[in-house]
Amino acid sequence: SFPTSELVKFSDLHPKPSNVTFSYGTAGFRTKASLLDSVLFRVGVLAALRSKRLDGKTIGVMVTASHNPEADNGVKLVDPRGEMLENSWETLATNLSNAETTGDFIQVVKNIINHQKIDISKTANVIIARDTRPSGPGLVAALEDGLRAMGAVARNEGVKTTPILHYLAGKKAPPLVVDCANGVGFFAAKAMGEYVNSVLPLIPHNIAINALGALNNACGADYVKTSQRLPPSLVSVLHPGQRACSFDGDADRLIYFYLDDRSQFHMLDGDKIAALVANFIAELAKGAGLDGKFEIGVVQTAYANGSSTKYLSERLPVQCVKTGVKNLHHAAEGYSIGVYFEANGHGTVLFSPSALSILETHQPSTPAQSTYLSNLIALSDLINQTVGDALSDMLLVEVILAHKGYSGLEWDSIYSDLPNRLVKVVVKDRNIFETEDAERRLTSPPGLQQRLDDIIRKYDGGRAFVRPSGTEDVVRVYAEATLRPQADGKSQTFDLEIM
Ligand code: NG1
Ligand code: ZN
Repeated sequence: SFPTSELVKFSDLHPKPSNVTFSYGTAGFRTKASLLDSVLFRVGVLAALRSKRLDGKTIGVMVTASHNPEADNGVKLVDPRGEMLENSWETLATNLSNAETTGDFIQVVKNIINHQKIDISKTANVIIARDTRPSGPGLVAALEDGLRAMGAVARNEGVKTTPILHYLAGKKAPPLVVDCANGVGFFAAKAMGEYVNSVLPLIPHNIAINALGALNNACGADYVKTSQRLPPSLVSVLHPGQRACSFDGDADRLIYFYLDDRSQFHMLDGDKIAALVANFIAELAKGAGLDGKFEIGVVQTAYANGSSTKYLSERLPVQCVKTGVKNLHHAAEGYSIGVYFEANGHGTVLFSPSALSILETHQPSTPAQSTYLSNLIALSDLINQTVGDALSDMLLVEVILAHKGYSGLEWDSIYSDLPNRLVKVVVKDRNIFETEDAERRLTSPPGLQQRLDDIIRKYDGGRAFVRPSGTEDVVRVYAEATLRPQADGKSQTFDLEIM
């Protein structure tokens, strides 16, 4: 059931010149550039077949004739770990390139599929690059026709050295453990995995969506953020250095974490995500030559770790608003690019219509600027701007880490979190608690804020506040301080005061 019609149509656009015999030698096909159009098309088809044969692993294709004269060109395939194409496939490449007619070509393709037992329904992933030869763009276009005819996912890296192409083909993101909170996020992670696994292998855990009582139980973003520890179900899964993330029960919150080489747990919450993302966007905007063209701002709530607020406000405008995504979203709309995240991992980035039109019309003045610009545009496409989305945010984080070559440790060291505690206190009537200053101070019950201030003053680097929850019948007490025992002590003291 192999759909040949696309292949026939495209193959007819790239006929083999008669009276030429091609051969896939030690460095692939190499000859006068003017003879190579059909070869490039067919190599595109072969690269897709090779990737499908290897379960969608990424195949590299380099268009170059190396040290030979400029009028020559050539093409070679690079296997998934960055090494040369396997020997037996060199013969297949030669056979394919010498099929005289489209009919002969289709027959050779079918033979390869049968003999190699290729599951044609698998996704193919191919990464391509070329050297600076003037014949390069035309030959890459023929190659892309071959990939298109096979429905392959192609990534054109433009002009690159041969070793860089080998490196890019062989490099792989380390697998990411995804705690799905035993909820619906598992469906989304599974569906997304089909597209991203070849570059970012996802390993879903806590996927018991039908087990009664399992949802968010000792797992998920809220468990990790609140208890500041690893879900017990992941203790035997994570190894030192490995990065993981947790969704919440409806997959709109995202919290990252990793174990250091002493197996110590480190959490990367919404504030760390905001810092990573805001920095990166500012860096891209600057690199694209858009410095000062628009305002990039960050929106947080009172729950943002004091260190994150300090770090961000030294670099960008930062605003604190009342708890609740609608408040953050609204404030973020006030910037050209507004980054908003609650500490609990709910957030996204908004690009204003005018920012988007600046991105569309901006004329970069150097190739480097143009790369920064296209990366920034690609980010605006990647981000789910309607609402915080754990899966889109996860891809955003992974893209930035890959781009910067950061591990969890390097991301974590942007700033150090102040030790903090968040506790719930059950009170007779939470409605008597009223706040001001983006919920950072109490106006009622009378006198309580004054007593809190007196306590806070005793603690080094102390900050604390009390507010009624909008979602549960409790009052929340948040406290942070320079040292862990102080943060704990302070929240306990408050807890007693309120009751
Ligand atoms: P309340 O219950 O008002 O604190 C909680 C979260 C909010 C937000 C809402 C909606 C904390 C401290 N509070 O609000 O950030 O996510 O739920 O889900 O995380
Ligand atoms: Zn949620």
